[in-house]
Amino acid sequence: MKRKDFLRSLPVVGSAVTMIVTGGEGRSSTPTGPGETSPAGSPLVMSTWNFNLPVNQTAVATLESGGSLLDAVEKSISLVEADPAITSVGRGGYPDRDGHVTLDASIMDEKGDAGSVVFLEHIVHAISVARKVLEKTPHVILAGEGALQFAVEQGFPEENLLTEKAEKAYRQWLKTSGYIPRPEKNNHDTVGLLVMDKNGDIAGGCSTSGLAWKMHGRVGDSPIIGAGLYVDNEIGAAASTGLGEAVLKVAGSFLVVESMRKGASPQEACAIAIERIIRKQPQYKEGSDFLVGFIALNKKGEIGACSYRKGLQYSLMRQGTNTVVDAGYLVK
Ligand code: SD4
Repeated sequence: MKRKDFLRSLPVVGSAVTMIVTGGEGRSSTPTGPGETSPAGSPLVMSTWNFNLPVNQTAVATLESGGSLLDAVEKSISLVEADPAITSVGRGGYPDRDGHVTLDASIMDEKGDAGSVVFLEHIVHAISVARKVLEKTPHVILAGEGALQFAVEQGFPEENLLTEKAEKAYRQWLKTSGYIPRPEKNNHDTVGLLVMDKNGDIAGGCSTSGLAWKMHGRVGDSPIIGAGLYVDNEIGAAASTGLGEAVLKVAGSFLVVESMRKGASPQEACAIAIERIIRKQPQYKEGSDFLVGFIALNKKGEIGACSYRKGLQYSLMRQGTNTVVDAGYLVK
């Protein structure tokens, strides 16, 4: 099917796909946007949210000093995991409703290999453990106690990840919440990262403490290959942020990559995934706190990002320039 026919054949609510408002760059409405940039020559890095400019910088520096794509993903995401000020990833992450900080992370390389940990406690660098799963085990996902046991065997130190600040916020939440987990706009912010090296090869990673105040045992989209992260070095890559449950139900990042395979630009592909979520689960339209978004890049070095409502930002480093960009969105 030709690209134009494919896009026309998409089942849309109203004209959701054509409703895209581009806050940043995207081929849907800015034909001279990122799509015109050749990937060859210098690395291209994009990551969810605006706190990730240093993450992008570290990824590029790692590649430029001879590191592999996996080194770039691991080193740069480790920065966020170690930062106690970021309350949604690693040390300092807000706990679940029982007071436990539990981490999810995934990593995927240009060969299509993947590793992930879910419901991991006491180890700050979940992304590094995910990489070890990829490199040292015949498996893709390790969970909970088993993931912790593996991490300790691999030499990772155990520590208390609950900071004073996070514990205080948790105590406050307990007072007001009635112990009911509720996803709100400001209680999550995964780091999702896509890296293309100067040869055009792609890898990605995701790390999060998940939704604050979630039920004990809850696992989100971030560590699930195809949901929170997907890389296909022939086509491109995608990562998600926001309400993991919504992303899981449509295998979101896989959907973005498969849409690019059928001819959609990264911007269109992200919008298609958002539209699919809303069409299948219209209840999400009602919650004004509902946030879900995707970032994507393709083999040509084109990029895209879209959330349902305005608010998603991403950090983009391309040809030496590192900036925060507003993602497109479907409705205001
Ligand atoms: C999750 N998607 O666990 C993650 C949380 C998060 O931006 O993104 N946030 O559902």
